[in-house]
Amino acid sequence: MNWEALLAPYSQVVEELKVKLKGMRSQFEYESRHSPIEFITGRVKPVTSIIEKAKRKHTPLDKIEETIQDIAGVRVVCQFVDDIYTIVKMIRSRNDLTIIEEKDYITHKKDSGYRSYHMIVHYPVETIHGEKIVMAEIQIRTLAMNFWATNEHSLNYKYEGRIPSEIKARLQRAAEAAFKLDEEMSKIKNEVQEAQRIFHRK
Ligand code: 0O2
Repeated sequence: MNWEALLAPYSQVVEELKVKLKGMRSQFEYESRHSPIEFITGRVKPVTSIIEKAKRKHTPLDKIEETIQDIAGVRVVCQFVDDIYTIVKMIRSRNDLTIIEEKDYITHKKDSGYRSYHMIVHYPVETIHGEKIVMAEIQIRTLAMNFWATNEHSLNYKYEGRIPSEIKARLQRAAEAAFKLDEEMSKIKNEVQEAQRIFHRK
């Protein structure tokens, strides 16, 4: 398998989506409005993770482009839960991509405690062989959700998916605490935003 050739359009999608989402963020800033976007990251899934996921999903390697939805992944991190839905609406209204699936792990958190909003999209990229429609996953989450997910991801990696039960229980409590933090921050959102506007003007 020529992984480099296969993944090239995916890295192009990641770069293009990052530029476009960063563009949205700058526009909010030019208009001196609260930006619903705190930061954006993106990555192409490493080949070893693609192979592992293909095994887990019993997908032959020649079918990974149809079955593995997050070979191209972009993450939008927001301050507040409301901001997530602002971004979701904006992405839904774009003409340069097609949404094929939405997974709301915020209203329906995963058993692990994971919360995030996922949009699976088809995005056309121009390659030297013409247009190619590539699947990408956009994960939208708050800073608190991201903090939890990043730590849980590291532990999963360390324990190869078999996190000891006492650590799992702590992670559950941490997920609850992150949820409460988002709730409390949402209640003082206006206060925080006003303070940030004043700070921004200085
Ligand atoms: P990595 O290492 O981050 O790339 P599905 O076919 O829908 O059942 P799929 O394709 O795994 O399963 O979709 P899902 O569940 O929406 O997960 C896609 C990605 O979301 C994961 O990619 C993670 O990045 C993130 N994610 C989902 N569940 C969890 C979780 O419990 N904890 C953390 N930390 N992240 C999660 P990968 O390939 O699993 O991992």
